[in-house]
Amino acid sequence: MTKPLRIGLIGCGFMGRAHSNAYNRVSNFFDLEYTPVLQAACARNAESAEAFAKTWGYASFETDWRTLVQRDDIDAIDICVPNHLHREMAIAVAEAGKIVLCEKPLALNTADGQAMCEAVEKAGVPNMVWYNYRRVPAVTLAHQLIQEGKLGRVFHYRANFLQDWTIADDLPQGGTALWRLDASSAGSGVTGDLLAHCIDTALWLNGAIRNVSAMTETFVKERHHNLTGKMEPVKIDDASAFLCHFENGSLGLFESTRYARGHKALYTFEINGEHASIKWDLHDLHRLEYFDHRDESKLRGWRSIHVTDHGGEHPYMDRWWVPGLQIGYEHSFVHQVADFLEGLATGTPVGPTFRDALQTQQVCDAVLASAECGSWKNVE
Ligand code: SOE
Repeated sequence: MTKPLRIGLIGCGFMGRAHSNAYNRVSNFFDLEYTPVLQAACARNAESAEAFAKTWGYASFETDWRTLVQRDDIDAIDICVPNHLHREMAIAVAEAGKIVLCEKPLALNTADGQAMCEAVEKAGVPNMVWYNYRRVPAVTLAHQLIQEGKLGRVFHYRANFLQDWTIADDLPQGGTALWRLDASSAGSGVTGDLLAHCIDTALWLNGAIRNVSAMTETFVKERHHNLTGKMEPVKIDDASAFLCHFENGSLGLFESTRYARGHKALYTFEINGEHASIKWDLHDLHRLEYFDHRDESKLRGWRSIHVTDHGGEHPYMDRWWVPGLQIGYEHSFVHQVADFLEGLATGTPVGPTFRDALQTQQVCDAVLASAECGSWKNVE
């Protein structure tokens, strides 16, 4: 007999769908002590909340998140709403003694993130932030290879996250779909939205970042605001890039933009070590490119490892199909839920916890501060 974990989800958009899909799938593929039970979905608009609940199999719906948080038939609340709402909701969930899962980035800024960490730690409630790319099997394999010391000393870490969906200058800011362009809802632009993914992966694979030197740009300075009905200054960064020193002595180079014509969601990273290098590309997410200088010289070259469990050793893949068949973006969320439920059963925190995600927030804040003042900034 498995134990139920009764979920209440706030926010019925794109991320709400990705998480709900993961809750629905996880017990079909992973043997776990806990089974998610979709108890209630919450959105301000009753029609949307009801339709969402019906589509994804939630037993009920709410239109007021505070009511959801107070319900005694719910164990865990999943926050999938714009960033400016994370702090208040997460603190209320922690104070209600419930498990809290929160979409990335953790908060608008470090101060809010710190308050959220203190609340979950004071309440002693399990918590996690949805930086899902850690759980793409090829990325998890990269982590394993690095932990095994295959790369040796690391010299370079390079990452990009490129999109092109905000180039048109008649795209408005604010409102349901376009809150990511509105600084009061998002906190920042690509720094918190895209670069934060690259930073989370980097901290996990390569350790802490000591300092950064950054530049940001807002290419379209004014946009129609859906909430005020007027042209308003754009206060988010459209592009953000930085250099950094990692604590392990390696150098980092990061770039994210929504102005890279032709790229919809190209997340790539490359790590160069003393003995070996690793490359990964979200558009070919089941492949890990690996070069090992210790190979015999006549065979030396980049290997393209198809991470589909040929020998039973690739992370997560033994749970899915037969070797050689692939999985995709949505599975990273299923893996994250599976790990979280396993952690719950064993009483082990599962990363990224709020505290882990606070480190990403601190790097993001250092990036924005460095871009603002034009000089190097230490990560506080
Ligand atoms: C932005 O377009 C976005 O949806 C991000 O918000 C997600 O975190 C990223 O994974 C894909 O792009």
